[in-house]
Amino acid sequence: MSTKKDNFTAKDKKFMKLALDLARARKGLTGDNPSVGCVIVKKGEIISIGQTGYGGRPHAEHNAISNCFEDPKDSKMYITLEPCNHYGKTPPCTKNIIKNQIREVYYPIEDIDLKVKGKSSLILENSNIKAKKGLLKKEALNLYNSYYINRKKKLPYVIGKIALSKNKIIYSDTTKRITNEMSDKLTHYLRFKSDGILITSKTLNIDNPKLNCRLEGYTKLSPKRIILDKNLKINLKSYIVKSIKNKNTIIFYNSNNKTKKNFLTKKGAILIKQSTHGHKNFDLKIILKKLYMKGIKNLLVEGGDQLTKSFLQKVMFNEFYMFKSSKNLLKGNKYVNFTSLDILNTKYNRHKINFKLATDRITIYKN
Ligand code: AOF
Ligand code: ZN
Repeated sequence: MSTKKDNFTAKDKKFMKLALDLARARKGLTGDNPSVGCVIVKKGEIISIGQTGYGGRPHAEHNAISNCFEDPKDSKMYITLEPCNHYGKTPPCTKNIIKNQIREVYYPIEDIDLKVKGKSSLILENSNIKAKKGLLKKEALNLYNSYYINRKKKLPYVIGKIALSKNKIIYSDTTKRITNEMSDKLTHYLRFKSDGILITSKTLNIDNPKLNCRLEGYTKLSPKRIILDKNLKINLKSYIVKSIKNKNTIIFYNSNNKTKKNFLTKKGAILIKQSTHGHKNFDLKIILKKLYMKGIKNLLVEGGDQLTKSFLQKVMFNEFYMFKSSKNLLKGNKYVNFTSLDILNTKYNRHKINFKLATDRITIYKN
């Protein structure tokens, strides 16, 4: 039965919702390509599901068709994005759909890639396959927000993250841990979903962080480590330097320290010389542009107070996660306060999600 507002049935919505869940689960892990979900239904039963492969290929439709446990002839296909119709690194999905005689194809929105955009419905209709657009469009637009930013602005989708105590301290030399284990898991999930993680050498030298994803079994999918290090002050004995391998570390610098530069290059780090154009700090927009060109589509910024503030002030976070503990932190000899709450409350006040993870409170600000 179709609902009043559109011509889609509750079952259509259920299958598309599943396809969207599949796409969401792989989001951030498909490189250049959008993460797509696909569900194939025959006589009301699911006969296959598929997701875009890790790194972006094979496409979701290909995976779903290959995994069918029944002939997909005369089935319905629910895809979260317009299927591709061009020869890229893989052949057109429309061709595969036609070859397998799928009868109806549902997708919420058109692809924004101009090679593909808007052409698939005609191609499918010419082969007597019904193409139905618009099913759960709003949800799909939400899912593809990062893909849109990547393709339209040629920038990474940027998520910021900070952990603070009840008394708003983000660092104290008395205690290393601020938030609880569940919050840590969420942080590691954010790392898993990102292909780059950005900090300054100042934070690196103080915290000596690992910056990897420590969710069991997912360490291999840890993001690249990106360090802003204007004067090449990075501690060569730090964990990050010791664990440089396979171009997993990008360092932006503006220094003539040849010894350090040679050492880091020899270790396998990617060094990018970047002028500050007479300013105190790097222009973050230029950094983001360069990172996008280096393949970083989803960036997590785990900055200290100043880096976070710079991103917040320029409204350069697409999302910002604030983890707040219910405990006060002792100040000790050295401590750092979080000084951007007012910016969050003024510039990021439109979309806020609040929830509790045991004793911690998480607020996600969406731009
Ligand atoms: C789909 N299904 O799962 C994805 C699609 O170079 P190629 O052949 O991999 O094509 C890349 C383009 O395909 C990409 O720019 C985007 O438009 C689309 N992504 N399309 O049919 C998928 N990930
Ligand atoms: Zn495709």
